[in-house]
Amino acid sequence: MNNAQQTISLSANPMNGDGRLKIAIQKSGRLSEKSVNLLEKAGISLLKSRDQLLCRAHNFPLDVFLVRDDDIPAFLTTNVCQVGIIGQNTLLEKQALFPEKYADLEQVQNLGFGRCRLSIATPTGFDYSSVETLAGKTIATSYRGLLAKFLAEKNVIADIVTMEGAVEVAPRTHLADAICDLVSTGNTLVSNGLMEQEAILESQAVMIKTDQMADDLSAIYHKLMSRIRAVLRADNSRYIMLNSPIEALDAIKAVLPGSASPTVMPLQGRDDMVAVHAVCDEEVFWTTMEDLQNTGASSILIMPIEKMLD
Ligand code: PRT
Ligand code: ZN
Repeated sequence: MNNAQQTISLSANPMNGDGRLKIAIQKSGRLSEKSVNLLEKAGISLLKSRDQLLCRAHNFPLDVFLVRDDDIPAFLTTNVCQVGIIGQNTLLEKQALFPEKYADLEQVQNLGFGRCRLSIATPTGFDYSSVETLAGKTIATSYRGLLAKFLAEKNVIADIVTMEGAVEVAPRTHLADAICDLVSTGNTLVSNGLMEQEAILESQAVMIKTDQMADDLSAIYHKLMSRIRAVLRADNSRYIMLNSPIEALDAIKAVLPGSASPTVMPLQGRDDMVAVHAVCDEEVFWTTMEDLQNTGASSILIMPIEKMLD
């Protein structure tokens, strides 16, 4: 442990805190690297001690707690941390199982990574037409809370078997007739002879916060979120430069994706052409570039944006 880490206060009461915001992120797993990257892109430089519970930012009043994703909600409700990065699936499952304990945790910003869906899947050969087909069947899942809620909404009564892992093997071992598990590419289902039937939740990583925040921490939180939102906007935006015949300008503006008012500049020595620069707040596909070209645009350049602050 270095000196910086030794000075970190583990106080569970932010009112008596050390003036540093505390964030809980996943220590090791699918969300870890992207969570750290997001903070680093927001200009927050972390002291590398990833094997520890704590990581201290040295240029921003933020301490990072590296924990299991399932523990993140409890770190917030006990006020050890004020914010966290977690999969919506994990948060919503906790809220479904323990509504009183976790209801006050608020999702404040979708982060665009860790995308997956919680889906019902059945063995190939199972005659599935709708969720009603599952009445009286056994379904294995690690998401009892969300599955029970979904089945109740559909008025379907089925047995739920809770499994912590390897849910996809349950039908093969006759533990269950169907499963409800996270899916991203779908490869795991296919290689276990299962067919995805119904997504009951679309999920991605999300920033969450507690409603218990002292004023000094609230100010840091707002600064952090402003930077994070700027990073997300820059990540999703592209800077487009192109040349346009003057008479094609309106048509070209109409094709530019998500750009309200581009900058139009004269091109030296050309009365018939202008340069158009625009920030587009969505991805620019090859097809869009071809559409621009077909509308008369030339010298089309698409560039990533590193930072953007409104
Ligand atoms: O140790 P800790 O408890 O912190 O981690 P963990 O093992 O509980 O979670 P981890 O790291 O596996 O996942 C963290 C979060 O990543 C999840 O809560 C989701 O929000 C998100 N995520 C995104 C996924 C997936 N994609 C995903 N594909 N989580 C799990 N999977 C698993 C799924 O359970 C299944 O076993 O991957 C398999 C399916 O993947 P495909 O690509 O074959 O469909
Ligand atoms: Zn977990």
